[in-house]
Amino acid sequence: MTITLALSKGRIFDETLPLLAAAGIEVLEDPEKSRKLILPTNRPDVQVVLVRATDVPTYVEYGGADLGVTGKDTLIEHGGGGLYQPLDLNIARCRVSVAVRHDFDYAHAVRQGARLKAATKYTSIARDFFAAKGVHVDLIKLYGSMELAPLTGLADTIVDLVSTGNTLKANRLVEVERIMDISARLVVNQAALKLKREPIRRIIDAFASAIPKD
Ligand code: PRT
Ligand code: MG
Repeated sequence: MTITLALSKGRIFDETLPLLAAAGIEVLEDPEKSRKLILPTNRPDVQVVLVRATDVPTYVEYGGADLGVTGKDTLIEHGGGGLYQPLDLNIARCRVSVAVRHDFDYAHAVRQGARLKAATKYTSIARDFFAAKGVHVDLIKLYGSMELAPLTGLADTIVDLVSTGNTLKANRLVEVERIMDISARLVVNQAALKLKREPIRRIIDAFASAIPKD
C-alpha cells in the first residue's frame, strides 16, 4: 500500500522536510535539481508528488495523493470540500493583507457604499472581506505579480500575501489592512484515511509531534 504526499516546490517543500523527518521519511531527491515529478523516499511505501501550490487540494480531494501540505489561503480559495484537515502545521507563515500605493487615500476609498477596484489571486477572501465592510468591490483576478496592479492603474488595491513586507516596500506599496494570518495545513483524502488508516495515522501523529512552536 503506497502512501502519496503532494507538496509544492519552494517554501512548502522546504518547511515540510523537518516534519517528514519526524515521521522517519527522507526525500531522496532535491526538487530544485531533479526534473522528476514523483520523488522517492527512504521508505518504499511512501512517495512525494510535486504539484503547483494551488493544485495540492485538488490532488488530495480526488485521490491523486493521499495527503498534502497547503497554505490556508489556497485551501480557502479551493473551498476545502472533501478534505480532512487534521493539523495546522504552523509553517510557511504569512498574512493576507490589503495594500495600496503609498499616495492612495484608502480610508476614503473604503467608506461604506463606496466602490473599489481590487486585484488579487484570492477572490473569495477579498470578496468576503469587502462585503463585510459594505464596500462594493470590482475584483480583478490575477495569477501573480499582484504588486504591479496599483502601480499601473489596473486596480486601486491588492489583496495579497505578505511575509516580511519587503516586496511591498520595494514597490512603494503600503499594507493598510491585515485580513487574516496564514499557515500551512495538512490535508488528507477522506477515502484514504479509511483505507490506509494505520500508516496515515502514524504520519499525522509524527507531524503533530514536530509542529514548530511560535
Ligand atoms: O509561486 P507559484 O505561482 O508556483 O505558486 P504559489 O505562489 O502559490 O506558491 P509558493 O510556493 O510561492 O507559496 C506557497 C504557500 O506559501 C502560499 O500559498 C502561502 O500559504 C505560503 N507563503 C508564506 C507565501 C509567503 N509566505 C509569501 N511571502 N506565499 C507567497 N509569498 C509571496 C507573496 O505572494 C508576495 O509576492 O512572497 C511575496 C511577499 O513576501 P515578502 O516577504 O516580501 O512580504
Ligand atoms: Mg509564489
